[in-house]
Amino acid sequence: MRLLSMPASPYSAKARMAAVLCDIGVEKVAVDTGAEPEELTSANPLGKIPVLILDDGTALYDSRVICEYLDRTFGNPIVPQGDAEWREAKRLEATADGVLDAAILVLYEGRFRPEEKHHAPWTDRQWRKALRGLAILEAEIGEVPARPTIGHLSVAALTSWLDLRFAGKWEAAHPRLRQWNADFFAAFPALDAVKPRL
Ligand SMILES: N[C@@H](CCC(=O)N[C@@H](CS)C(=O)NCC(=O)O)C(=O)O
Repeated sequence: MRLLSMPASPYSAKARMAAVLCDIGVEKVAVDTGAEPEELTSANPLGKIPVLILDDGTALYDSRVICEYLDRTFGNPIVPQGDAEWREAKRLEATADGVLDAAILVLYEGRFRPEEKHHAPWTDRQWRKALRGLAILEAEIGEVPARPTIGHLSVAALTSWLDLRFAGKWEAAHPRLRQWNADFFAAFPALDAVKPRL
């Protein structure tokens, strides 16, 4: 299987970490989404990463679909099957992914739109979503788990990416999450190797 991705991409990191926990090797193919290469747009019309190309040529996107595919194909190592555990994992996943969705719009406003077109009410609104989600994660994140779920992978990808893109803007208000990230990757070096990095 081939994974179209980029090292810094948090959604790609979720898929890379899921593959590690599913104990399945994937060939990582770096793709510059900004250039909209044919290799990407022919696999994913949305032009986003990650995309997992299966051995039969099927292209799967987005990160949640890829993680679910890997989980169901390789014996449910990351999505708990019990009701209570499933709810907890999926709630964490949705919250962390939603924070990412909001924060990435803030990043893209600065990256893709000329400064005179920046619209602060819009980015402020997105940042408020991110902060509300982070507050929930800060309150609810527990100990580093012995067996990470998809929820933990999402939180780990999010917090590492915030370190890359919003350094100095998120950690002080979320000390438990910052410490959890450090403890999580210290506990799982194989996941540390595939976390978001520049
Ligand atoms: N919901 C998607 C989001 C994927 C996404 O936005 N990826 C970013 C890179 S981190 C991307 O491809 N951006 C390029 C674009 O939006 O055109 C997922 O979970 O995979």
